[in-house]
Amino acid sequence: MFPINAIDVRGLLHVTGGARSLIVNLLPMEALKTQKNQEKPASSARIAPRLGIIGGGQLARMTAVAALRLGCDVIVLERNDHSPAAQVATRCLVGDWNNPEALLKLASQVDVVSIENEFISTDALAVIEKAGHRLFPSTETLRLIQDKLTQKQCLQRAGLATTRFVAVENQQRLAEVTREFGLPLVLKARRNGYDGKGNYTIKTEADIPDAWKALNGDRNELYAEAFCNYHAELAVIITRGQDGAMAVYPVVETVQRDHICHIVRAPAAVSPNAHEKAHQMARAAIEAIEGVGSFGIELFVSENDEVMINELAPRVHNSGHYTIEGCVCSQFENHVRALFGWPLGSTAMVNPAAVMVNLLGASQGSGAPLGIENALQVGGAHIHIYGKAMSGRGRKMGHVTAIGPDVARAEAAAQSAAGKIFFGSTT
Ligand code: AIR
Repeated sequence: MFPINAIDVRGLLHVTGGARSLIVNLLPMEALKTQKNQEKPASSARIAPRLGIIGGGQLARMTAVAALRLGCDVIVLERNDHSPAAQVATRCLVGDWNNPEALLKLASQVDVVSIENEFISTDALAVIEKAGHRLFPSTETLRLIQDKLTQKQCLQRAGLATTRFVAVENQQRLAEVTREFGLPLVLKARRNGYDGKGNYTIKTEADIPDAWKALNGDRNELYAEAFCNYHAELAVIITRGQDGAMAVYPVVETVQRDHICHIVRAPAAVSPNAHEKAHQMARAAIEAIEGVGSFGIELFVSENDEVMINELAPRVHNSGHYTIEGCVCSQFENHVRALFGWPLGSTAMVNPAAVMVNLLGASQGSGAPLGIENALQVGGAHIHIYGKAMSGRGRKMGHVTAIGPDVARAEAAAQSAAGKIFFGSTT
């Protein structure tokens, strides 16, 4: 026999037995129906703007948090129900992003749909637009960007300086290109590359067979790019509204390790000329692709202050995570504003400097951070943990941002906290 603990105001009898508890409804069915009917208008009376996000990683998670803060409901479509974004979203639909049926199901439940990674099939995505739902960025924009060769051609047509590039169909052609462009040469997959996946730097002609094999050149379309001897890598986040209004964030310096973004310093220590040039290029690039939402633009600056565009990401970007604490309105909030056709927010920095350090997995293991208690003792460090189930070597598991009076002090705080957190094994 379970002891009776209480009868609450809704007429529910709470009984506990050992560790378990049971809730039994004591009200007659009619009373229950009335009670439900009374409750229903209260919950359905709130008409929130509804955002659908395809993909449930950290970018969707941070976008969802910004949207929820503005009173939106967020529905995430991901292949499992425990993604980083599902943990914070209003609801999660479990399904494949490349399945038109799943995409339509999401679109039919929201006011506007966006993406958080560029690897979704545009053929599948097209069903959303065909059915009359709103999708930003559009499939047309995504088509121009997904294939990096097409993207480079588009940027070149817009008059933007890029490194030399060319499609390579076979190893013989690749050998010719190493002679035309010189070595080192970067071989890249035209599609689906990120965080160093899909890139191979050829240092000598003898590397060609390995490079071809590593990128599976017999099955994947590849292209080659001249190696850019840059002074620094830069990035700019830019948000474009549906009316063409643009919000441009400060130019930042990004430091990569093994092709993975490691540190972001805002603002970048570049000349006013390079800063202005990078802003102009970001504006021209997003206009060329008619982008709507927040985009990440990666650039190079040379020793003699020449700025070149490297590539675009049609989504919020790792180089803009610092904007959460560092700017008046973050890249995530501005993305949400653009999607709903709302006015864009200020991109001004709230402090002179901000530095972000990524928390990368050391090895395979749990996605829970080790050492967070020590990191939390570092004053001024804002710690973000993405809630991924598992860590992997080089996997983005979180990040730390610090803001301050100058880059050196912000970086010291961010590095100090980041150095105390580990994912996976510590050996
Ligand atoms: N992402 C998308 N394109 C590039 C990146 N880094 C983000 C997205 C995606 C997540 O990385 O948020 O969902 C995937 O991370 P992972 O660790 O599962 O590969």
